[in-house]
Amino acid sequence: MNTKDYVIKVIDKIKTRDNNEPEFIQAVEEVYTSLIPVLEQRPDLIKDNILERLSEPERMIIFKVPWVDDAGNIQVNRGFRVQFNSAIGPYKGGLRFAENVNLSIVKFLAFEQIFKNSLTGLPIGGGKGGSDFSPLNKSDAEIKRFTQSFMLELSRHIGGDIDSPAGDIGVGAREIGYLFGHYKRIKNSYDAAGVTGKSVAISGSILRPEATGYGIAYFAQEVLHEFNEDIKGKTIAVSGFGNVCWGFCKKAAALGAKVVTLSSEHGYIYDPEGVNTEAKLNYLLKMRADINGDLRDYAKEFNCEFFSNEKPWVRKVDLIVPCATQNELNLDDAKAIVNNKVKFVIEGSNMPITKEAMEYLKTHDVIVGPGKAANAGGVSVSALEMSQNVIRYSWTSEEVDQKLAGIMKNIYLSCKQAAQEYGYGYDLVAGANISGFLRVAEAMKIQGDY
Ligand code: 2IT
Repeated sequence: MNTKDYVIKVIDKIKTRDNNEPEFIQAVEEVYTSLIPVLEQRPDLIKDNILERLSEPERMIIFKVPWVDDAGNIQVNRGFRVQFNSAIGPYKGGLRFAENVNLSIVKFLAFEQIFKNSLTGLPIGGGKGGSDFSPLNKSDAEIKRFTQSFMLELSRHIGGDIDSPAGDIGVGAREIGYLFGHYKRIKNSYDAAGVTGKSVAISGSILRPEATGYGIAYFAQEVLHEFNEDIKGKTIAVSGFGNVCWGFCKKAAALGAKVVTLSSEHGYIYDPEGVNTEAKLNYLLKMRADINGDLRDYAKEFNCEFFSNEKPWVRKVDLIVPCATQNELNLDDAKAIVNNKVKFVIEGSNMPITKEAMEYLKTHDVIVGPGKAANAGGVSVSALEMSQNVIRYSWTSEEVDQKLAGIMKNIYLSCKQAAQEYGYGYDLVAGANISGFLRVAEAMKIQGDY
């Protein structure tokens, strides 16, 4: 059997076995298809059945999360933790609290995390978790009770040398604070590296909140430099208005670029002056902290237009940076992007581009910066947080930022080199998959047949 048929056979088996997990299948298909030229040179990896072993999570925990709401009623949500691969380090990855969270979404995020974490060069395996609980419209007391109930079960499965969760959509410093506080009580141990994204006051890392967005800006800058361009003076369309978006706007502003859109599920704002003043950046934090926070308030506050039920991808800009969620940029959006002659799309969120849109962008010469590389700054600083926790020390903002910038540069170079080496030219998407895969595959081989 030739290598391509072998890869298709492996993917088909996953499609049959996990046929109710579309996001997971999408993530696996993208990564495995890009590995064909690697496997052609590495029959040993086929012989060792690495692909099938790598797509089976080492452990999946699904648990009941009961909690009492403010009216005294007992509510029940579903909790997840997928411990996907620990070949290069303890499982590491965020927790997502949002209504649409299900096993397929947690599995795809955990699978992506394996390669992302590998790309960082740091010793962290892939994991992810979450719940179909949404903190929106919940009181602080409800969030506290929910997170404590969630941690009561999760605490049995995590630890600084086992699995270290952090934040993601719906989980910020407040939720992490409640989660860590309860973890500490249950374990009777200040295992700081067992949870990251903590506030600085409880052993968190300086710059962790900014890290994902800063990393995306550093990655975008590397891509632009490749084409003798600079982020300075660029006009950028961004989606979302959460943590990733905020960090990116902050660094983009510092580097002299102009982010002209923000979005929510209800529509987008167009701010031609750019989201670049302290007042605007702080307003993003305020909207997020407010349970009724709405992007329309930004439009009112800063006197700009809100486009109801539209996406920002219709804008003629220099650079597009999706920072909201998976599959937020579809084929129609890709066509608009090509039509507007936008040359660069850098993925801020995890798997924001649908399969069809990705194919369209690539065949129309749009340069795509893959999320698993571009957004790896967040988990990188999480890993630096673990290091600081273990040595019981904390680095300054300059030290963390310098390390982050170095990590992002290395990630970029490894994507670029892997793409070149395996005949993909400047396809950073394929390069990220290959480079992330090879480090994990070697580590699996060394450790035997797990
Ligand atoms: O998608 C991600 O990389 C995250 N949500 C952050 C994970 C982490 O452990 O900081």
